[in-house]
Amino acid sequence: MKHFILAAGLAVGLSGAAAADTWDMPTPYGDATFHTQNISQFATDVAAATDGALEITVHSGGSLFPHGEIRNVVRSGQVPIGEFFLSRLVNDDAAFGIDSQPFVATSYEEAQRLWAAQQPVVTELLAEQGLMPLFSVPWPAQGLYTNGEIETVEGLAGLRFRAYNAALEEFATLAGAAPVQVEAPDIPQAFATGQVEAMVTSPSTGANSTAWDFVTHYTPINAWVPKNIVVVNMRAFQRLPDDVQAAVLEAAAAAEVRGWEMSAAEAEAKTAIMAENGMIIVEPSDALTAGLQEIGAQMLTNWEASASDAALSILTTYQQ
Ligand code: PCA
Repeated sequence: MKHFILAAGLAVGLSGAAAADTWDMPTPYGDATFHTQNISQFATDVAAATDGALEITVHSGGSLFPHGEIRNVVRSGQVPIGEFFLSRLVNDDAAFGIDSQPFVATSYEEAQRLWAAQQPVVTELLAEQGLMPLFSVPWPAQGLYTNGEIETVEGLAGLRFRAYNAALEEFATLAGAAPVQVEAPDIPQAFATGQVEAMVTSPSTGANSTAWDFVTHYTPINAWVPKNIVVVNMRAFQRLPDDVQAAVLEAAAAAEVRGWEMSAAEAEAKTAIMAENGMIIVEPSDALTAGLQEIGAQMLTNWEASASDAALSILTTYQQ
């Protein structure tokens, strides 16, 4: 009897506090991706810190919504939280795209400073859409995957080139290549069927897509350090009890720090895995670097021409 009363009391206590919430969270990249692993840890941390009052179920690899839909479904409130590649929002405002401009920020140190300048602007722009950023984590610097060594930009001419956003499409076009949009989980299939024959991406995505099965060379041009971002629907967030909101923010801050560390560790580890699997790692020639820098300069001019004052202010702050 005593037990029964205790159990009943506990049940009332719990439901009086807050009904447990379950949030579905769509993400674009697969389970082997460090971003996904970092997000799973974030979800575990939130559940632990809230005693299960908020459970986040991660739906990775675009399984719940395709990448291109994730921002929209969080915005509309169809799901409360999601992850996407930040610079895919460049059509909303150039501010979202600065981290995918070649040779603006090429190291983690520069990427940190760029994010510090970009974060307040991005936060304000997302607020206009009813979204709030929780954390943002970079990919390792982006390198070139080809069959055979590419000694100058001319070596890319005519290649079917896998792209993941508008900036990379522009980059490929300026290099004389033919861009084809392919989501990360579809890379092996796109190479296997001959849809694409070269790409620029991180060692993480290169190794996760077993790049050695379809290209021979990796050239770490390290031209940009683009980021993913995790956003929450503001109304969904505000509906959470105060202590749960605080727990989410705390877990998010930890996830951002952890994610940047994971990214830095990946860059080396995944390049080593590609070498172990027989890929030839070649430093870019001076001629290739010079040619790519010219493309970068052209792209930045185009970016500036399309940029809002807020977007331009990011560059000014960053360059100070
Ligand atoms: N991997 C993702 C985005 C950038 C990266 O390194 C991709 O290739 O789609």
